[in-house]
Amino acid sequence: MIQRHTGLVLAFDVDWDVEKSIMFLNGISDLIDAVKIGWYQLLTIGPQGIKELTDSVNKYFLADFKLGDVAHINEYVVRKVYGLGINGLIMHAVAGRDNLATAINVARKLGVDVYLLISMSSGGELYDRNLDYNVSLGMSLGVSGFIVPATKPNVVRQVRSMVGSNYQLLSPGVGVQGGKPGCAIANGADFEIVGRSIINSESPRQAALNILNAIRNPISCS
Ligand code: O7E
Repeated sequence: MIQRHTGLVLAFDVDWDVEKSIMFLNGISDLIDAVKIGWYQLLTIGPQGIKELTDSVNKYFLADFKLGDVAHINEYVVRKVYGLGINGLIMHAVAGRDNLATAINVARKLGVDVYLLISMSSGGELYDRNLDYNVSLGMSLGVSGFIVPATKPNVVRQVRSMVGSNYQLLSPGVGVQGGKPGCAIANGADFEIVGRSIINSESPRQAALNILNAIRNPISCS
């Protein structure tokens, strides 16, 4: 599980080299609880580059490859991800029980957390029609938590009421996509995932501090 100190997860969607990435992350590390990396970075710096990041930055790393393949491929990827020093990964609920179960078990044995995507910050209507099923599926498969969009506050509240306090809720869509900083946590999430509002800011530290301030003092969230 991600340890919560600030409530902020950085969506580190950049095409920078390893050196610049490490410098940036070390400069903001005290303000965030985890770094989310994904396809963009993997395709830019490669697996070796990702390994260098996880070796050099002392932070929880969440791999967002939104895994949703058949069972054996999911398992192969889980093992590779573990080898890169990753702490948690994200899987697509839509892959279904048979394709998720083995990979989740393997991940748990390796000490890698699995978070299940069950609703998307834009679109994702097939998910929203099956919310109850997907939440129950994740709970029965032993995931650590769920991805719930900051742009859909009712989904955040509904999922929190379904899962109680034993599962972590991570909420993307804050800032550029329209979710108000602080409101996903006010509605029941544990972490807000933020990318461009921080990364593209002239002062990323100040942008992160502003979001932390909103998390501590949320105003007019509905
Ligand atoms: O809009 P930004 O720049 O703050 O980036 C949002 C990040 O959250 C980006 O990395 C994207 O992949 C992720 N995200 C969504 O935007 N919407 C979703 O529905 C799901 C995710 C996500 O993070 O999924 C797995 C955690």
